[in-house]
Amino acid sequence: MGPIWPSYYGECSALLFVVDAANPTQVSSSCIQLLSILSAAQLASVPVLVLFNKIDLPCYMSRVEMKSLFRMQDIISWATQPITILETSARDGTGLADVLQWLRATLG
Ligand SMILES: Nc1nc2c(ncn2[C@@H]2O[C@H](COP(=O)(O)OP(=O)(O)O)[C@@H](O)[C@H]2O)c(=O)[nH]1
Ligand SMILES: [Mg+2]
Repeated sequence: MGPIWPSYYGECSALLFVVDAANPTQVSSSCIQLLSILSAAQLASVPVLVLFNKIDLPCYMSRVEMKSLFRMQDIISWATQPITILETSARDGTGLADVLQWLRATLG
């Protein structure tokens, strides 16, 4: 669905970027998608929450591994947006309370 995301940028006041942390084959394309979002002029000051999801699966990559694979420190220093990172499992609910808290604090 990536090609149609820009049609929503104009109405966007907070952005959740969900990464499948159990799928190593998608990390590089996911990183490129994130860079493309972060460089969009319409999103220049929109707070971004990056979710490393599916941490309930035994093969998931840890936050440390994901941050390293994404070169997340470089991205955070380069990006104009405030970026927050959380680990979640949409299946068992891990981390979802923190997502809601972030949304309340960001949109509140
Ligand atoms: N184990 C697990 N499965 C998930 C989680 N979140 C979504 N899914 C499952 O992942 C499937 C959707 O695939 P997904 O990789 O999220 O999306 P897609 O790659 O964009 O199609 C559905 O079967 C969801 O139930 C999670 O946190 N843990
Ligand atoms: Mg998938």
